Amino acid sequence: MRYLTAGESHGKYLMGIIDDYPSGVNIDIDFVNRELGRRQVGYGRGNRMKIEQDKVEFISGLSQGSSTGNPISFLIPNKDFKNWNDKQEEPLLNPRPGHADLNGFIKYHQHSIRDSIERSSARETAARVCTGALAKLLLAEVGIEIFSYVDHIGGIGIQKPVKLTSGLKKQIEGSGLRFPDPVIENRIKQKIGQAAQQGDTLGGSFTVIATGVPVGLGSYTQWDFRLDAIIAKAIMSIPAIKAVEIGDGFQSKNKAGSLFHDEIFYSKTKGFYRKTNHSGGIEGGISNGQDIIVGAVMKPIPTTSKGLKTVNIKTKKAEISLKERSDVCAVPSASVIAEAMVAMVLANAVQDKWGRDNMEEVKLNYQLWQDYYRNI
Ligand code: EPS
Repeated sequence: MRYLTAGESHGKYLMGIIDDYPSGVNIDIDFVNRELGRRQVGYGRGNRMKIEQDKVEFISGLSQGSSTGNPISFLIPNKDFKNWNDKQEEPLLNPRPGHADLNGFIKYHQHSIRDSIERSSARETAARVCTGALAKLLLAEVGIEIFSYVDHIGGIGIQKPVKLTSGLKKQIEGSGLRFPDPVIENRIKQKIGQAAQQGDTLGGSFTVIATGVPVGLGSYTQWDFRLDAIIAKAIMSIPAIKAVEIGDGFQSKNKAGSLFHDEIFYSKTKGFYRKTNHSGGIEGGISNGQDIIVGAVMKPIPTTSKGLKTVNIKTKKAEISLKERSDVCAVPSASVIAEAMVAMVLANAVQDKWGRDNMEEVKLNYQLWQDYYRNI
């Protein structure tokens, strides 16, 4: 599958086109809307989320609740559009450090940074979460599931990795910050409250886990077939992400090879297996059958209500950067968006391996692969 999104933060709609999605996948629209809702919540989100209740409207590619193999297109209305429809404003010329404003203004010969703001806004990620929801539905058919949790915000956090039981997953899903430890979560909430009072913002980090991933997705044969490389690119494309790691990632620099690598064992019941997962489920650019574990760091959002030092693009005089309504912290939302990005990469890898056209065909090929694997 491949996809494109279009739309501005305060335009009439966000939209997406998903091409090369197999026929025969049952598309549960309530599930897609729930995924959109998961992206919207989180302690520290701004007032825009009180206006929007993202809901998808599919335009093409579905029939009687199933994908047809035709390109799927969809709209997500921006409720805030009506408040901006005939908004008149003077050109905005005080770019926010850390955002696309100055670079976009220069690159596209703009008259106001508004044009960059509108498209570089993280609002666009609603369309990605919609596409990611369809990727998750495809993956569910071959037993792959994706989940995420937040592990640090504003310098406060927990030791990774966390062992995810179904009870803990439920707790994370219901928690304001997608955080596994309620006591530490309360400390973080206080910190977010302080940042809000000071007109500041906070970043953090999160972890995405894909379970049920079989051996054999991705390849080492070309640089751009490597599954870890494709995942890193996808995660880096989320606004405000500054670092990505697979498995122990940044910690691996501190370990000797004998302690880092996941040694290989074999038993008749389990087949090949490992007792550790430092490599995060990918070796040599190929999934190894363990959970895929992806970590990422989100910088603090650049739109701060106290503003930062900047320069007026026309007068060249010192000014304070644009102060707009924004989130104080959006790390929980970023972790939901990252689930969608990982889902899209894995769905595509599944199609590469077992077929692109029809879900039953994909499942049959997947079954053949499982039989082959079991009998090595
Ligand atoms: C967002 C909508 C935006 C921002 C935020 C993400 O709405 P508005 O600009 O109307 O407040 O709240 O955008 C950013 C964090 C950003 O850096 O642009 C959303 O739907 O997620």
